[in-house]
Amino acid sequence: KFIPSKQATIIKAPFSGGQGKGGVEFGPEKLIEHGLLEEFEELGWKYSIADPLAGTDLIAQKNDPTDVYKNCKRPKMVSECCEKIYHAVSEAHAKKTLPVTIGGDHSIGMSTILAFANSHPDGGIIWVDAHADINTASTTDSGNLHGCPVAFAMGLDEDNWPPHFAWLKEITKKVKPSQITYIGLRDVDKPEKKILKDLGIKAFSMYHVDKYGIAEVVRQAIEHVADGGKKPIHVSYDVDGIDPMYVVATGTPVRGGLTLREGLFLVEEIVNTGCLTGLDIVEVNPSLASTDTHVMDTVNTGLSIARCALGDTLL
Ligand code: Z70
Ligand code: MN
Ligand code: MN
Ligand code: MN
Repeated sequence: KFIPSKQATIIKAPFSGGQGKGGVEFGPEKLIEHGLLEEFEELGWKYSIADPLAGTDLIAQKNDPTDVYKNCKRPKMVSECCEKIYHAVSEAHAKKTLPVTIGGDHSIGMSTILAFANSHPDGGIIWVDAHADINTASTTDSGNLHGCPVAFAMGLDEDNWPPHFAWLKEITKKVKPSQITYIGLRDVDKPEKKILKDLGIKAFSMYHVDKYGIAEVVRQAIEHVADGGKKPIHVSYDVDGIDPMYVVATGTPVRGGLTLREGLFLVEEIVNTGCLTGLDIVEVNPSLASTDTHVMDTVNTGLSIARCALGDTLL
């Protein structure tokens, strides 16, 4: 409905500065190596590729010990890279293409959902994750900014932001708490729970998936953020939302997650509304598995998410 022709922009975000582990920067290339582009072609999509971080010295920046602000790690790197990704995603929306941003760690979600909300002010966001990623600059315990993108996109605690985020402050239209719904939560920090509660943010944890079933959960999520399928939907998909038995090669696996089918079904349901208008696939870290089979389980899960999002269905 909102992507008039099957045109996508694949945005590579080989970014790892939002957390400490190495390897997640290889996510985009690994997915491409194992057939991401062929999926677009097979499913009848035209695409262009954007590489907004090309030319950025990501290794030097990741290792710069001076890039800290209070408890926040690498604020300069995260800010600079996220600004570039913000512009790339905004451009993809402006061209009426489907932005598919491939991470990289989830800090880039601040850019993708903010670009979405500015291009589609009435749209809704479904954030699939074991984690809520809504720590503020003040509440983050780890200092890892991949635990903070939702708070930054909402402008929460702006007064305490590292000064590097001036560009983000200037974007006055922030993501509204009513615009987002979570699916898959099971590892939420105490201050994050307070924020979710205080702001009345809709969140379906694994408890809700067990209790109501994934079909009802995704129905309610679509109802909440998109009037049941009348408005554009952005899906920000952290692969750790899916259980580590399918997704080992990720930075912070948490047991008790979505089954592979639950994780794919929710994407299929969203696609069936015709409202999917943006997608992120993040936190595939090919370096974090002890065997090639484990790496490939994770990579193939990422590829399956993409295939479902592109409308691979028998119906
Ligand atoms: C924790 C933090 C997180 C992903 C870990 C964890 C956040 N709440 N997100 N892995 N993908 O550090 O703020
Ligand atoms: Mn995440
Ligand atoms: Mn996560
Ligand atoms: Mn700018």
